[in-house]
Amino acid sequence: MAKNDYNGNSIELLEGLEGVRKRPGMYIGSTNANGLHHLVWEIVDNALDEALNGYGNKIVVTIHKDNSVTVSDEGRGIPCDINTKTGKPAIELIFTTLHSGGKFNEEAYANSAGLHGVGSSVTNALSEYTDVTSFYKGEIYHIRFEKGEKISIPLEKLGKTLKHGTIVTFKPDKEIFSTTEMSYDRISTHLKEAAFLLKKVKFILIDERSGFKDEFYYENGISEYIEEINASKRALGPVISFEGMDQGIEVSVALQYCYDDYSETIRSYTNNVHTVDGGTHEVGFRIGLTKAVNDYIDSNDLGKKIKLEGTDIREGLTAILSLRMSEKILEFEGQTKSKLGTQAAQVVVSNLIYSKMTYYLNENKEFAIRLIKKCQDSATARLAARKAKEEARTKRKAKESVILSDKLTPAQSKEYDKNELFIVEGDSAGGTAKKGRDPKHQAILPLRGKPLNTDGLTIDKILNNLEFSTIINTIGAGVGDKFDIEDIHYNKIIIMTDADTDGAHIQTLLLTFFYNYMRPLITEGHVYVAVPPLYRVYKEDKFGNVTTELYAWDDKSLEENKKKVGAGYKVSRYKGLGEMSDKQLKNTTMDPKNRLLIKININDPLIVESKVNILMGKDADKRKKWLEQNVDFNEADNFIKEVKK
Ligand code: 2B7
Repeated sequence: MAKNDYNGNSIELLEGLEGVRKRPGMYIGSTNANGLHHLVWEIVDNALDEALNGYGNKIVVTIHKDNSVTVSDEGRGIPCDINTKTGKPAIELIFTTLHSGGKFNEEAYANSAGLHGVGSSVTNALSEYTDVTSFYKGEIYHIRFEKGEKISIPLEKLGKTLKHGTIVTFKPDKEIFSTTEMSYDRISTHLKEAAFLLKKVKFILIDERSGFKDEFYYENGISEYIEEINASKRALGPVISFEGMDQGIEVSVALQYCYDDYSETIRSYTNNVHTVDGGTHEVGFRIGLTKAVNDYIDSNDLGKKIKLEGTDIREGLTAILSLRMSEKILEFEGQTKSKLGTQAAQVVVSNLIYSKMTYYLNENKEFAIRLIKKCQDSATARLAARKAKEEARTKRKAKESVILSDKLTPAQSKEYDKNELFIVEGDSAGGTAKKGRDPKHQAILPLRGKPLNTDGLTIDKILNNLEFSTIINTIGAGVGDKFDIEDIHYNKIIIMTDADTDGAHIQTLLLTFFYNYMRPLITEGHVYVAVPPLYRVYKEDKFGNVTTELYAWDDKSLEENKKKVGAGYKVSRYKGLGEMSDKQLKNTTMDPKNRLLIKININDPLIVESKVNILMGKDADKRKKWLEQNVDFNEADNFIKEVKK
């Protein structure tokens, strides 16, 4: 069907919206502020698609005083013709059915949800009301929905017009969301990013609550994005940009080299979705760039003895890739679906970069010489750093075998990526943990008393402290600027203390140490806090033998477990690790199948401290509340649960 043959009949009907209201998380990820803003993105995406197809170059978003939001575009207007299969207007189907999309859309680019047209109905389903005005084929149409499927004002014609476009107003349903407060910053960041990716379209944001207003318009799209990122750096050359189209994949790339920054920044997008985890397009980009530079060096005899690696060629590089492709070949991978999987994208991008970059280097000799000199400098620095690191490592290895502490009960396995180190408060709990551990992969290091407060101490003071030198040697990867995450002997470092203020204090001291002297341990997610259960629910037979037992971390599961154990249940409340037998400690707190671990993945130790205090502090009610609110773990907050019991 040709595009302009489009009419109300090309809408396919599928399921209704009750599902969206029942399980909003499935459609918008969560019902917190994140999910709330998804409602805006869904509507904006449709306006954006219309502009992308070449219809309309202005999109306005208005946040009203009551946190309802209006989005308007200057596209063709949402079709209002009657769909003969259902007898209903297309506009109604678009807002009330999932997966409704014009048939022509199969060929069109998919939007961020990966599916055309789902967005409007999801936003509608989760809003108190949605009010839509469509300026379509010379008529003004209006329709209004309440909480999804209920049509409070059926489609009506309000008169003739010369305008074309769509205006959608919706008010997020407070029964669904934990907050309905729209964030100006979030929306403006999103629109600014959209404006970079969709050049020559003007985005306007108006906040009627504060009077704030912003306009985003970029004549040169992602090239201007690069200019903004690199504004304060010393550039090696200009922003270089390429565009190309192959195998149905449209590619835009902009890049620039700078001197002062030794890192590489590559941001990639596919159909306006930021592919945070990269994917085939980024791989193709790297391959193409490396080959272009190396081939240029070879064919111009500029090579030195050192062979350049990809990283040498990307030092100081800022690049943005933006791809568009049809839904048919679009594949997102990974847990968060933020990695491009489409195989064809790899060769399309690598061929494009290779040919355009080769051409550019040949046309711009001075730039090419500067770039190659920089790459060769990076390679020299890389080799020198590697040598220094090797030397430090050899020295450390020699030392470390001598002073492994006798307090440590090591794991039998040398599979470091499977091993776990439990740092346990006190010798007595240490002894219990030693009996309850999995000897193959779990090591136990008991701590005597409170560790030293390392905040503000110099490395030599810390090395002289027995407790910390033991921890450093046990982890086996050095400390301070000599710390090398690749050498760690444990994949998980688990702090296990009593659930009281002393325990919390010990955790804070250890976390402060890790944060200050082994930071990658925390930033790369190797540090955990074990959370022992609050309750044990059990039943005894007439001889006093325990016949059933279950553990609970919160009141809800306590009630559930009481029911499961059945009549005659007893409940005991744990106060410390010392109250547990080795079997109980294993079953509740150490065994990966049952335990509750909280991953410390935050950058700010102050946040760690406040959360840990809540979690482990003496205020049991706070702890329960915190656990209930934060550790229900469908979403990762600052802490995540490792395994749900
Ligand atoms: C939702 C999907 C299926 N749609 C169209 C046409 C134009 C159009 C839209 C839109 C949000 C806020 C202002 C196509 C596409 C539905 O089919 S959605 N414009 N704008 C929008 O939602 N903005 C369309 C072909 C011919 N005529 C109109």
